[in-house]
Amino acid sequence: MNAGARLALYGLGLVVAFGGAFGLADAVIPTSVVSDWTKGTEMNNHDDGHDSGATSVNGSTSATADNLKGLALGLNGYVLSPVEAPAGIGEPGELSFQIQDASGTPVTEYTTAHDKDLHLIVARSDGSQFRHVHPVLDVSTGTWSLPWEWAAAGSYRVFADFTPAGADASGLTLTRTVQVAGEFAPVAPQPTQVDQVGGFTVSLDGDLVAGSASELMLTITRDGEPVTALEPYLGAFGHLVALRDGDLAYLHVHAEGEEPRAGEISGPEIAFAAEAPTAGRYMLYLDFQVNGQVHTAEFVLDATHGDGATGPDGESHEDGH
Ligand SMILES: [Cu+2]
Repeated sequence: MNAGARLALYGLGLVVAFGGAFGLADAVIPTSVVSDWTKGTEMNNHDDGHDSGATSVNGSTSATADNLKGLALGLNGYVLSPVEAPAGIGEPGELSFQIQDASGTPVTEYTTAHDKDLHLIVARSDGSQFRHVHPVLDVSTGTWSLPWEWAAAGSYRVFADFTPAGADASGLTLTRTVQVAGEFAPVAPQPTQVDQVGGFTVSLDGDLVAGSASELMLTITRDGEPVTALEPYLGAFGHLVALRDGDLAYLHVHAEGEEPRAGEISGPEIAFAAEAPTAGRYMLYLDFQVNGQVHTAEFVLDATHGDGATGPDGESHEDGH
């Protein structure tokens, strides 16, 4: 079955909320705080301080399926153009695209969020080959681009995460599918809560429960010693992207609260409050920076069914297991 067919089969009426907070050292966090995080990062679309249309349910927040990010190429009048990129693997080239408004005009003015006007996430449909990068805008043409080469064949999803200019603009995550020719060797994501990257060991503690907030704690060590020199990267001590296995629904979780001050460091723990929209498998990607270098640790976590609580639209009942 191809990615398009899989997408089409995916259920409606899901409820999403995926919260986050950064740089908290304490492992015990009051529920009220978790609710606040969930509420804040419900707007994980970068529109800090604007109402995203989320509704409050029992003191926490939930979003309707309309608020699920990264499942459409157009929203609120904005469209992600077709993505130009090398057709096959091992061909150095460029990846480029435009964001167009309702009249088809390329958008050249954005609201900076987390140090950038646009965040680009690329992942293969099986969750592998993840990249979080920042293309450059040619304001004369409205084209975003960066040097690009594919390392593996397959069906990819490109996510553009941005906020248009304007006081009322809210953040958007638009997505396109890009096919890369070549022999395709899919990877089946298996649950994993420890990753080794760049000499660091990153472990994830906590559980995901559909429909309710729970804590995820990421701990970074090196040679068995806690790493306490996490540096701010894009205005936070860590960035967490979660993609839902099956449709790659996109959850970009940024820092809550105060941005780190210049020169401030943190570690070894980064705390997130997370609420999965549904039971099932999620791929999680943590970007963190030490000594000026950014590393990405990857995890796979299965969200369990909640205790019967469902959102206002109800959850899917068949989990297909
Ligand atoms: Cu980014």
